[in-house]
Amino acid sequence: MTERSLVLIKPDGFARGLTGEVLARIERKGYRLAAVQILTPTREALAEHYAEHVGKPFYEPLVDFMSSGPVTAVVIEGERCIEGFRSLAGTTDPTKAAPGSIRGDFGRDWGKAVQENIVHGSDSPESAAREIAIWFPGLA
Ligand code: RTP
Ligand code: MG
Repeated sequence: MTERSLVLIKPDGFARGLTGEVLARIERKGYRLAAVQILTPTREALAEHYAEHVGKPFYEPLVDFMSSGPVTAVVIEGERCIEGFRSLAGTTDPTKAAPGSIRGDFGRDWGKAVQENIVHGSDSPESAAREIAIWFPGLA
């Protein structure tokens, strides 16, 4: 089934100049770009986006990190692109992520309070719909 997923190129990926690399990997996989914007997230938007993590030990460092600079928010489209992008991204911990994945090729542990891992991708159709409404409220 054709799906949409919400991808974020996080502040570390943006600052390191990996935006084009990530978009190229999405396109080479065959997914379409439906919407793209660059913005510095507010803590309020992040509280909505990361609602499932509020109260966890890494939540405050996560919001500090995610609001520290520009991110690129992207809506991608394609058959099973939610699972497909999670596979392109690799597992959450960039030290463990497989080489060939975005996190495996470009991520590492920097000894910081939160895992900086280049990208976010929605983890279910319900999350994708919720997240797209947060980042692209006008998108049909
Ligand atoms: P994401 O939501 O960003 O696509 O990543 P994910 O599903 O692989 O990971 P999730 O469990 O949803 O966690 C969201 C983000 O929080 C940071 N994190 N740090 N123990 C830690 O230091 C820790 N755990 C999670 C990561 O940036 C993770 O992507
Ligand atoms: Mg997640």
